[in-house]
Amino acid sequence: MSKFRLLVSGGAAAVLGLAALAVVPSTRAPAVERVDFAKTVTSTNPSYDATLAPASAAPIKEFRIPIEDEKLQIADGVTYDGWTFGGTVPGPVLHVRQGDSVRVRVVNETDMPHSIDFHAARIPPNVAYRMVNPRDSLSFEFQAKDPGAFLVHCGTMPMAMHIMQGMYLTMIVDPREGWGTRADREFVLVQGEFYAKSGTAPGMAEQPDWQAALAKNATYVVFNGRAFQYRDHPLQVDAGDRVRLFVVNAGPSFDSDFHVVGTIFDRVLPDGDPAHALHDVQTYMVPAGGGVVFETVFPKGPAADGRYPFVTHSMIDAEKGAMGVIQVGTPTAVASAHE
Ligand SMILES: [Cu+2]
Repeated sequence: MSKFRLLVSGGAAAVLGLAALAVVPSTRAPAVERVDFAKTVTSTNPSYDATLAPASAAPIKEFRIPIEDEKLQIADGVTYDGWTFGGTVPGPVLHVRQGDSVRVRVVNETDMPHSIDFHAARIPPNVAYRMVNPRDSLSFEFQAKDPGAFLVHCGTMPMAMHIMQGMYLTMIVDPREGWGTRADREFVLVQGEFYAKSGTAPGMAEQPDWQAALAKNATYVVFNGRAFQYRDHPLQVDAGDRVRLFVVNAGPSFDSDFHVVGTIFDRVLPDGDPAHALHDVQTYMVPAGGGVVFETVFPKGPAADGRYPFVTHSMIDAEKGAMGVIQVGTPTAVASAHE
C-alpha cells in the first residue's frame, strides 16, 4: 500500500462501501474539490432549487465566489436590482464535512466595495472579512470545525442594506459522525426580507427602500429569494419520508418562527449541531444570523398524502411571502384553509 493512497470518489462511497474505493497512484495531488459559483448557478425556474446536493469526500474544498449585480425576480412579476454572491439569492450552498479545509476566493465583479463573513469560521474577521474593492479579490482558508447550518453574508456597511439586497448564502457542515438519522429528502430554506419601491423610470426594476428598512416595514418576506414560490411550486416528498430541512435566516432584521402545518418536528437541531438536539417540537425560532436543522417524518400510506404548508408563524411575515408547501405523495383532497 505504500505506493498508493486511497481516494474516495464522491458520495458513491457511502452507498457502495469499500467497493467504491479506487486505488490510484500516490503521485495524485491530495483530493481537492474546486467549485466555481460562476458555473454552478442554482436553477431558479420555476422556483429556486432547494434540494441539498451531497458533500463530496474531498478533504479540501475550494470555492470561487463571484460578487455580481443581478436583476432578481423577488415576487410574481416583480423585478428587483439586487446584489448577489454567484448570481442568485441566496447564493449556492457551500456543502462541506466537519474537518474539511475550506478555501474561499471572493471576486468582486461590481463597482462597489463588498466583503464576505462566514459564521462557520473561527478566523480573525479584520483579515478574512476585510473589504474587497471593485474588480479586486480576496482569498482565505479555514477549517470547518463545527457542524451545522450557517449563514454567510456580506459584512460591508451598512450591513442591513447589503443583506437586504441579497448578499447571503449558506454553508452546511455535515457532522463527522453524520446527522444521526437517514433522511430521504434534504432541502435548504433561507428566509430573508426585501424592502422595495418602484423605480424612478417606467420599466425600471424595483429599488431598495431604505426608509422602509429602517422602519422594519418589509415589502416581502421570502424563502430562497422569492415570495410564495413554494406555495405555487411545492417541495415534493413521498409518504413515509424523513425530511430534513436546513433553515437559515439571513434577516436582516426579522426572526423566523419556523413551523410546518400538519406535523411536529421529531428532531430540531439548534445551530444544526446534533449535540443540541431537541425532540417533538411544534415551532422553533431561527434568529436572524442563525440556522436550525428540522426533521419530520410524514406518515406512510395514502392517508398521509396531502399539502403541508411551512411558514414563519410570525403571520404577517407569512402574509408577505414567507410560506410554502411540502407536497406529500399525490394529494386529492381540497386545498387546505391555510393556503
Ligand atoms: Cu456587500
